[in-house]
Amino acid sequence: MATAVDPAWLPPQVWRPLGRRRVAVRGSGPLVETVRAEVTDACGRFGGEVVREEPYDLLLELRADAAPDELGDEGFACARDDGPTTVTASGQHGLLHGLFHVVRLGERAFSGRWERRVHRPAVALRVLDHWDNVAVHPVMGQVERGYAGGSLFWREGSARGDTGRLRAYARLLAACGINAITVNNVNVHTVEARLLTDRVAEVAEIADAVRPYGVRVHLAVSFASPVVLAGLDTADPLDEGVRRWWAEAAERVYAAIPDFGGFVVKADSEGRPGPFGYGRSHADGAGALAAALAPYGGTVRWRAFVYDHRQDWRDRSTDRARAAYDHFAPLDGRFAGDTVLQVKHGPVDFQVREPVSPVLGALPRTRLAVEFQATQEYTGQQRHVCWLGPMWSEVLRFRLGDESVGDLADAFAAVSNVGDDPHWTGHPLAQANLYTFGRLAWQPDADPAAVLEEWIALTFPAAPERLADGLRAVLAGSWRTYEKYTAPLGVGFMVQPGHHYGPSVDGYEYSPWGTYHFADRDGVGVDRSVATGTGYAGQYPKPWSRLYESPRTCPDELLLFFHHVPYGHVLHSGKTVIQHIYDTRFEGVEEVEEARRVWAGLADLVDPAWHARVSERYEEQLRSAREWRDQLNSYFLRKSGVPDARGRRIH
Ligand code: GCW
Repeated sequence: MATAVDPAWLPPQVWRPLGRRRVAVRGSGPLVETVRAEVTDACGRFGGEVVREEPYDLLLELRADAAPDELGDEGFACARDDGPTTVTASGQHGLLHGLFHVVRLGERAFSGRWERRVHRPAVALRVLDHWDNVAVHPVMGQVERGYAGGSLFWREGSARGDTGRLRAYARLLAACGINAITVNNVNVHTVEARLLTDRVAEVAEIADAVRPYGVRVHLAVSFASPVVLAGLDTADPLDEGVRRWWAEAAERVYAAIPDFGGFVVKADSEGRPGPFGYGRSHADGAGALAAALAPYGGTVRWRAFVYDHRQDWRDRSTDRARAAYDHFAPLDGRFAGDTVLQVKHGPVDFQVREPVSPVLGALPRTRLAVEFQATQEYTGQQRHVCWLGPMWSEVLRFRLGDESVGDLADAFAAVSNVGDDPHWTGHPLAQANLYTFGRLAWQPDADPAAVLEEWIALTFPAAPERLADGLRAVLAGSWRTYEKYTAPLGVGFMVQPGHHYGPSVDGYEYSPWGTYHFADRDGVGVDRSVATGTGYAGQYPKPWSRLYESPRTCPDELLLFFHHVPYGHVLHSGKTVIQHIYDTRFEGVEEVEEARRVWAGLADLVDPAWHARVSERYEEQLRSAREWRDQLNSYFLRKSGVPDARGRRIH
């Protein structure tokens, strides 16, 4: 039996439970019209009926007086007693989210009874940042770190204007709970800078296409815009002319896009211009932009990804992991009201394993966004299956002080993994990352395993249990599998320089990027303790600062992030570091072999095009995993001279 899977997301079958019912939609407004159109379409397909009056099985109702304080603009209440299922919202966005909630519930939405329950997102901003270039970049291409084809928005310098696809994309995002997109790369090159000014009409077209699904558009802007775009002789954020220029730019943007979301800024980072160039602080820099957006309620997301990317590898006193905290913790309380400091979830750069960034606990008076990377730059580039739900959930549940990261955050952002690929994400199974980001951004303490179940059910409606079991088997543990065959014990960055795919143990060891592992004949890892290392461990509140400080208490999976230890160091697991390195690499490859076998066994249950695409990627994943295993094991055998206790073949 072949399950029809629509690569265009939310395959029609998913609407069947709702589409068989009598459904009433009450209220008015553009998003209510979207809801009505979805319901009408579903009922048209499956024999249900859109009705005005009772009796009905489902009522989707917008009522301005329906507990607006409790529900907010995006929340909704859902209840079912003896009568129909009811979804009530006081804002249009809430009704749309309520619709997708019913879709997720499927038949369960129409059986049993339950008390009124309120659902509302933990934060108001849940945004995907597209690192899409308008003009093809000579090195980075159309999409920087993009593994899903071209951009949905741009092609070779022009707007694609594919409003149908954009609308479908917005629908997909709404189904995940995502409510904003940034349509250009945070590395803002000359052409892209103009989206803010004379090319804003192209952004407005995108905004028009995604608005019916409650998605708002943001722009990445260059801090040097006043110089680059208007020929001012300075971009000094305290200069009156500069501030006026930003205010006027914002006014023009809002004239074109009344619900424009705001700016994201990468400043003084990897060669981008920023306030340091004018002797100003990042609070001053963000302040100028925040002031320009304030009259319209727009948000500045200011990235904390600031470090010295021209470090001398000989210099052991500089530690890239420390940089964001050192730069930003002293600025707490100095950011203007609507500024959100956007912090990568780990201190370095989206490695498969990093500790949680201590910046997230260091600015209690600053609004914070946590930035994840859905695009799999360092996690297999959408050629490998690597479902990141468990990693993101660990971050969100991690407690810094009294609160979890999920509680501390005011917004969630992820670098998008979507492109114009027919499957949206290149690797079809990478759709699970997109969905999981959206659901965790809505509810940071959600159980990722339950989110995975939702994704399976929405993507393969009415899948036989064998298919669901198979999908679970290949996805649930895939992050840990990836970690096993790549970088050991939190060490990170043993990748090929530049494109970051595949192993190169010393690829970054003598580079200016600040990402070293210091392996020698005796041991490996970075001493970041306060006592003898860079002091990074001291950036954490207790108990973490204490725990990370000593190799005796540091968790195994982060040991080499915090400490340089001898190969014979015994882990909490009872194994030596060198044996752990060997064992995990062999295990990782075996797990990929097993996943490939499981996938092959699902051929009769999955759409042939889907199945073939995933199978083909498994071949590459396995080839690559073996390469990781062999390079890493050979490297460490040669460095350490310690043989594998199990005598396996190492080259
Ligand atoms: O991970 C690094 C990437 C860069 C990226 C940068 C950032 C957009 O390799 O491609 O630039 O992070 O987050 O700004």
